[in-house]
Amino acid sequence: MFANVQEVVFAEHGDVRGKLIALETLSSVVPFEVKRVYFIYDTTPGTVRGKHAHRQLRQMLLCVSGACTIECEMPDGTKSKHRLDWPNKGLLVEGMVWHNMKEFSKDAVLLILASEHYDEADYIRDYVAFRQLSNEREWQ
Ligand code: T46
Repeated sequence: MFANVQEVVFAEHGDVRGKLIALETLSSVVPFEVKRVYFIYDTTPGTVRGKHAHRQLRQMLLCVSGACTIECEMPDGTKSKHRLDWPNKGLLVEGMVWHNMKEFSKDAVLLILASEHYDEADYIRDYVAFRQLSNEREWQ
């Protein structure tokens, strides 16, 4: 597993009534203060979202309903693919990870916990610029 992308399994509290997952800020599974929550739903079949990296932002992604796939590319060029298909599966995505979200099921609701408020200046939306920036610096 790459240092900038980490699959996380959340503890499920289950009994005969069903299941519950609790996510606490600054915990071992959400290692940052959550300043923003947003969610993606009602996606167009076949759509690919994302196609960017963040400079600093730290995010935890999970599908609270349905499923989707997250594709990641690290600064060193290595790639990984993660299927989020149950609410207890999370993906911690740190800065400088080019990521795409795709293969959304019809009922998918992708929830994202973010470490910072929305800031367009933190986005790298040009892939060539992402590769150039990656090559300029040494990354773990
Ligand atoms: C990310 C992936 C996982 C806001 O106004 N506030 C917000 O907090 C966000 C996240 C978006 N927006 C606006 C900006 C755009 O006009 O919502 C519109 C759609 O955003 P975007 O095209 O960036 O959405 P995705 O699905 O490509 O990417 C989003 C997040 O933007 C991004 O940070 O990592 O989900």
